Amino acid sequence: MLRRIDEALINRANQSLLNELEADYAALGDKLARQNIDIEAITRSAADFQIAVPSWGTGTGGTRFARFPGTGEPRNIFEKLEDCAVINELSGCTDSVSPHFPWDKVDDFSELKQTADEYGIKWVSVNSNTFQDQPGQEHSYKYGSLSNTSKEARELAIQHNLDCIGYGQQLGAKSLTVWVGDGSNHPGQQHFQRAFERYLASMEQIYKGLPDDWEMHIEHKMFEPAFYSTIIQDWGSNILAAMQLGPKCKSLVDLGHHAPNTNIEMIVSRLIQFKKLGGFHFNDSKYGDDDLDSGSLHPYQQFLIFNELVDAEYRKEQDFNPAYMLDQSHNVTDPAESLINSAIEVQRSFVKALLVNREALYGYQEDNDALMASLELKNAFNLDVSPILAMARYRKGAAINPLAVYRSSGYRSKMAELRPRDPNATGSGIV
Ligand code: LRH
Ligand code: MN
Ligand code: MN
Repeated sequence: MLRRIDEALINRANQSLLNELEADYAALGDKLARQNIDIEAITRSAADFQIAVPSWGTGTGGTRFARFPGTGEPRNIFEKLEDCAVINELSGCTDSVSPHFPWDKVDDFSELKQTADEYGIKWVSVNSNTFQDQPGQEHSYKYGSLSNTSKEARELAIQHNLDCIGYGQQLGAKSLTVWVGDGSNHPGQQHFQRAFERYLASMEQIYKGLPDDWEMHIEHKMFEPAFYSTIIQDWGSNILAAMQLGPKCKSLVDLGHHAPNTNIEMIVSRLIQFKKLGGFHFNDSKYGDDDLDSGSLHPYQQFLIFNELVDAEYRKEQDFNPAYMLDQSHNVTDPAESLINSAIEVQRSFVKALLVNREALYGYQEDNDALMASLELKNAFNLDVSPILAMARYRKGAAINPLAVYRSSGYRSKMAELRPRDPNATGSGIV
């Protein structure tokens, strides 16, 4: 297997932390045993947990005002893949990448797939981009893509999505994620129903092009770039479209795409109930689609979402297999560091949700014991499961302290030498 970070560096760093980790792990094991929880079973589940890295997250994002790129950032999809391999080697929980087209320009898909295979990285959900025009594009998306009043613009957008399926097939992916910025900026600008009808008709064409073993995931978002109305503005429009299109179409929940204070975990529960939960874009948010690091602001919300997911697994909900992906924009941090940290924070929420005593919780719910029910959740959330996460990483050959190893490897400054920046280069793809 091809590696980007010297294994000896990780091993040396791990050896220096192992005694402390073993002591913390044993103490936590004793504590959990008193609650009849087998720490080893939890650690195995933690080790199995994987979340995909977004190819576009490996570069500094930026806002519509400015972008402040760091040195040594990836300049193409192969270099993005290199950084994803680093993130996986250190975190042990990100063995896949979700690409975005045409931001990820690929001449030779088999070479890209082979390189990823060598790093032990899989390609997962392919994201299409019909929210901006590409140079020389014949029919503009200024007034929308799949719902545009212009048939030619709609056809272009449909064809791009079909092309994305083709790219994904060459990479071994099994789903297409569709987010469009279509909408309006002025009341009256758009006929709501006709626009939604055009969107659905376009999506039907894409759905017909899905291979048998593929799924299509629709991402809703309340606003931006359209500031008055957005075509798939919330999970209601999302599930309506997914139901209309068929069983291979599901809804994708991006945590940043809701109004502040929205009960996202309840949306997740509804989507699970109707077999329409396709996956997630994890990030955090205070105001709108801030794309902040996962769990950095609302770790309890993230835990409550995982509480629903683990509950569905516990109940052996049929056809339940949501795709976990990050979708973040890093403005002031090293993207690799943020992605490592975020992946671990999502894994942390999953592990804490495993600690909830489901039967006890169901009992409190039946008895309408609100306080004990809420404490059942809060007690799990309040436990520090860091030793479990660190032990899962250690046993897989990843780093007990991934950020410390990353920094001591000098990876970014090495990349700064190997990846000189073209002063005329545009952004990494984040709008
Ligand atoms: C839209 C979005 C969507 C895009 C990505 C770059 O805000 O969340 O997932 O593909 O950002
Ligand atoms: Mn997203
Ligand atoms: Mn977003």
